[in-house]
Amino acid sequence: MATTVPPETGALGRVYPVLWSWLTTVDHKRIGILYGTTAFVFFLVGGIEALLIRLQLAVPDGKVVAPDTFNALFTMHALTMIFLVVMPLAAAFFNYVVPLLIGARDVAFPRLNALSYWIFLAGALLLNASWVAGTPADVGWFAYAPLTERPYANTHSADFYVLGLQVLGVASLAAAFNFMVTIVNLRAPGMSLLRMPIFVWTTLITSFLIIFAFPVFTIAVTLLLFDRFFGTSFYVVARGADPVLWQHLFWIFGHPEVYILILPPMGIVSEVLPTFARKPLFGYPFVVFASAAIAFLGYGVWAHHMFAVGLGPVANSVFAATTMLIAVPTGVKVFNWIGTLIGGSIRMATALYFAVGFISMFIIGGLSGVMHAVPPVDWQQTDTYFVVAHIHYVLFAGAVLGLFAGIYYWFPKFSGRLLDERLGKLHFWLTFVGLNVTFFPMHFLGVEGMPRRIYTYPAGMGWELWNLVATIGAFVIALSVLVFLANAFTSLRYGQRASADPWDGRTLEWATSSPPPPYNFARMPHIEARDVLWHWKRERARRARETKAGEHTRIAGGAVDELDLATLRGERIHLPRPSIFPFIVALGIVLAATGFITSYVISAIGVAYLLAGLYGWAFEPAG
Ligand code: HEM
Ligand SMILES: [Cu+2]
Repeated sequence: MATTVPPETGALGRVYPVLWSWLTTVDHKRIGILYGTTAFVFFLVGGIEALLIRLQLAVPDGKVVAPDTFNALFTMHALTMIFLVVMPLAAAFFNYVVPLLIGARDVAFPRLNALSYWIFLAGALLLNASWVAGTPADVGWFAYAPLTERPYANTHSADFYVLGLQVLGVASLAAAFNFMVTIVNLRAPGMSLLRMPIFVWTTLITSFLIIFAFPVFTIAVTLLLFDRFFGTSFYVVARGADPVLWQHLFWIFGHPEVYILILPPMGIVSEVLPTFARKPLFGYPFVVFASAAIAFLGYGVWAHHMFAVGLGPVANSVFAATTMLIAVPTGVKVFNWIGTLIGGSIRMATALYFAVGFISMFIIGGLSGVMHAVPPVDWQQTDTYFVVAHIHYVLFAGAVLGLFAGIYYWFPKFSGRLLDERLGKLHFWLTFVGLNVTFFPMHFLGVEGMPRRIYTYPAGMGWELWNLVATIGAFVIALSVLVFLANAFTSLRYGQRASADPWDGRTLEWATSSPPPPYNFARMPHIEARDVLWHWKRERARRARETKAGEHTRIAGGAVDELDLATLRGERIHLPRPSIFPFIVALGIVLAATGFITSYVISAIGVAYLLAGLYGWAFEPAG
């Protein structure tokens, strides 16, 4: 019988018990759902910003938005899609699935986990409050100093960039430490590192990437914050600063950031392919080490974003070589995915469509990346629409398709219902056609010299056709998202109920109910193999054949119905108690940051909340 001690509910809890239960939850599954729904709302926001960009550029001399608004649109679009969509969607899967995959009851630090989510939400709202304040962040997603210095950026637009991203960075770092400790310490008995599902590996590697990349960004932004608020001159060229310093610091973070975005979807694809090919992942150890190699090499390529800055032939050649080197482990993964499909008995589920879509489109993005790695070629392509095409083949056609594969794969686990497969395939084909109609023509526009970030262009440049085509494509993508939303909402209400194991799964999450009970697993047998659920199923079939009685037999650990790990059989289970203090600490942090833009009184109130929250957190009973 599971025990949780409800926290002092107080007035709010008595009036709004449901709201209170979400504000105080420390359950990794619920935190996963919070991340997922919040990120999807921002996907819609970032998508609308992209549609406005495309409407402005659909025809020459566009008059849909003013130049300043256009700058804000592509800046906020990119920041939203990167920090408020792809990263938190991955965090949604980290939270919901990883403890289940390793056979744990929760993450190592449940309250810290809740804190990560509330700080993420606070940072996202602070960043988007810039629209409400009339000074949306408009400095481009990589915000090159000294353009972000006064007097060039004299409104609060750059301040919202600095403070919003600083707060979001805290959320990512807290979560990364949590998952690193969880994966290293809370695995089920017998689950050695090379028995871990690939998605657990990519979560671990992504956590390390975050831990070694975000602090560089935190420092870079803190220096800019000091320049803007306290008159220092870290990036003020007129006072002797190096104008390239920011670029180095930003891309030392920025390039690993793109692997923080792509490794989790790669991990999802490595989970989906074997399940629907009904064949173990081809070359499991190679996929593990290729992921680690990508992460490691990812720290040695940053200056490929600066080939046109004038670092000199030696630096350019070194970074060209290291960038090309990354293509090797990436290629290894692609061939292992294809190797998994070859000879498999393929089941054409929507999750598989998105996984194969990911592979095919990521190859296009990867190839244009290799083209950029050659400095003379990059001198032609940098800052043109060719780069915008590359960004979207890796981050939309790659990352987002991979994340959708995860949504279709694990939706039954977290909702207890199956998504409709027919609507799912319609969603896939509209996305697939839409993205190629939107982003492929951008290669041509780039080669024909169209710069990125221009808010309009005159007629007669030869860019009319492909801009119109790209805009039409963007609306096809929008239609595909509406189809997905219709599928998700109708399936949540009326969808086919899902069993514990609707896909004949290989890993532990399918050995508990859909959705899982709050305690995840009543008990955890010893893990003797990779793809342990397939192993247990084979064992059970073998014993059934041996006994010929068809009676239930025991598998290691002695449970009666060995593959049902959800049903309690008298176990007493301790669960972490809900807590309001993570929410209070997050509120304190965002108020402290907001005070920089409003009044330092707000910052003082924020610090008071922060300290009160930490005090309450430190002294609340453990449960
Ligand atoms: C939903 C479909 C999407 C559409 C239609 C779209 C469209 C665009 C367009 C037209 C631009 C170019 C702005 C310009 O320079 O003129 C742009 C910029 C950008 N987009 Fe997207 N995008 C989409 C999704 C995404 C996703 C999922 C990501 C990342 C995860 C992303 C990241 C970026 C970045 C980093 C830039 C560069 C912004 C800058 O120059 O500062 N986009 N997008
Ligand atoms: Cu890069």
